[in-house]
Amino acid sequence: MHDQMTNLRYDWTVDDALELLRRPFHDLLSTAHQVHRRAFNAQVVESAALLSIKTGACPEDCAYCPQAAANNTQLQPEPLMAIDEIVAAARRAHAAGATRFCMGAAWRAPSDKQVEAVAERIEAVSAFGMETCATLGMLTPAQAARLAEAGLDFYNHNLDTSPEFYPSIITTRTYQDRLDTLDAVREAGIAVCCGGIVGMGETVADRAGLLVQLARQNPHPESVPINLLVKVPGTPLDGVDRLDGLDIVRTVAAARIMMPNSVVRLSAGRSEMSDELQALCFHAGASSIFWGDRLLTTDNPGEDDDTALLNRLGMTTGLSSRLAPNLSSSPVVADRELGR
Ligand code: SAM
Ligand code: DTB
Ligand code: SF4
Repeated sequence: MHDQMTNLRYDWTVDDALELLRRPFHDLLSTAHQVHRRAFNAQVVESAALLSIKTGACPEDCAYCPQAAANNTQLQPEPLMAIDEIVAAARRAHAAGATRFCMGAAWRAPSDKQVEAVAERIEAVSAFGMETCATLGMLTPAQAARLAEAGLDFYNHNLDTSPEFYPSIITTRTYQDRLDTLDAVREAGIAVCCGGIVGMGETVADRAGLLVQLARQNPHPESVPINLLVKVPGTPLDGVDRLDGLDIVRTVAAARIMMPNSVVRLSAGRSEMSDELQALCFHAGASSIFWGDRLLTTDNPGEDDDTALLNRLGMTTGLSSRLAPNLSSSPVVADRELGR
C-alpha cells in the first residue's frame, strides 16, 4: 500500500529492497540523502544514552549476545539496579548531552513484578525531562499498558535479521513472538524502536528481508536502530568475517528511503568504524547515535570523540532531528528513484 497523503509505502518487497541495496553506490546515496533532507535537519543527530539495568544470565540463546547464559563470556551478572543509581546515571547522561535514556534488561520476558519495578524507574527518569526508552524482552499487552502509564516514550525490540536467517541466530523464541511484542507496544501507544544487526554473516537478501519486515509495518517504527555486530569472545559469532563498511552505508541508505520519516540510528559497532565511514552513514540518512562511552556491556566511542567528529562535520546533537511534519511530503525526489 502507498499512502498518497503521507507519501509513505507499506508494500515493500524483498526485490524492491534488493534493488536499492544493489544500486550503484552514488545513485543510492544521492536518493537517500535527498529523502533525508525532506524530513530531517541534516546537521542534527539525536543522542540516546544506554544503561544496562539488569545484566547477564539471560535464558535466551541469541548467538551475538554477550549476556546470554548459553554464551561463555566473562560477563559478571548483575541484578536489577536500584532506582537512585539509575537516576544518578540518567542525570549524568543528561548533563553530558544525551536527550534520551534507554534502559536495557537481559530478560527473556519480564514478570509483572519486574515490569512494576521498571515502571517506577521510568517514572523517576521521566520526572526530570529526559525521553525514556526501555528494552526488557517480550511483553504482554497488559505489561505494555503499564509501561505506557508510567510515561515510557519508546520501547526497543529488534527483529534482528530476516525471518529466514533468524533461526540460525536464535532458537529460544520465534520471529512471531517478536512481532507480537511489537503489536502490544504499538497498541499501548508507546513509540516503537525496532531494527536489527548487520555483520552476523547474513546475505544481502537477509538484509533486504529485515528491511522489508520493518518497512511493511504500518505505521513504520519511529526509530530504526541499525547495529553492526559487536564481536565478543565466547559468543558463537565472534569469528564471523567483517562486513564491508560500504554495505553498512547501503543498509542505512535503504532504510532511509524505505522509511522516510523514521529516525535511523547508527547504533552498536561505531567503535569499530572510522570517522569517514560514520560520516557516510550520516550522509545516507542516519540521524541518531548512542551517546556515552558504554553501550550495554561493550564500548562506544564516548562524548569527546563524538563531539569532535560532529564538529568536524558541522553537526550538533539535538532533541529531534525531524523537521516539521508538513515538510516531509514535498515531492523533491521523483517516484521513479524511490522505486515506486
Ligand atoms: N533482552 C532484551 C531483548 O533482547 O529484547 C533487551 C536487551 S538486548 C541486549 C537489545 C538488543 O541489543 C538486541 O535485540 C540486539 O539487537 C542488540 N545486541 C545485543 N548484542 C549485540 C551485539 N553483540 N552486537 C550488536 N547488537 C547487539
Ligand atoms: C539496539 O538496537 N542496540 C542497543 C539497544 N538497542 C538496546 C544495544 C546494543 C548492545 C551491544 C552489545 C552490548 O553492549 O552488550
Ligand atoms: Fe537476552 Fe536480549 Fe541478549 Fe538475547 S539479546 S541473550 S534476549 S539480553
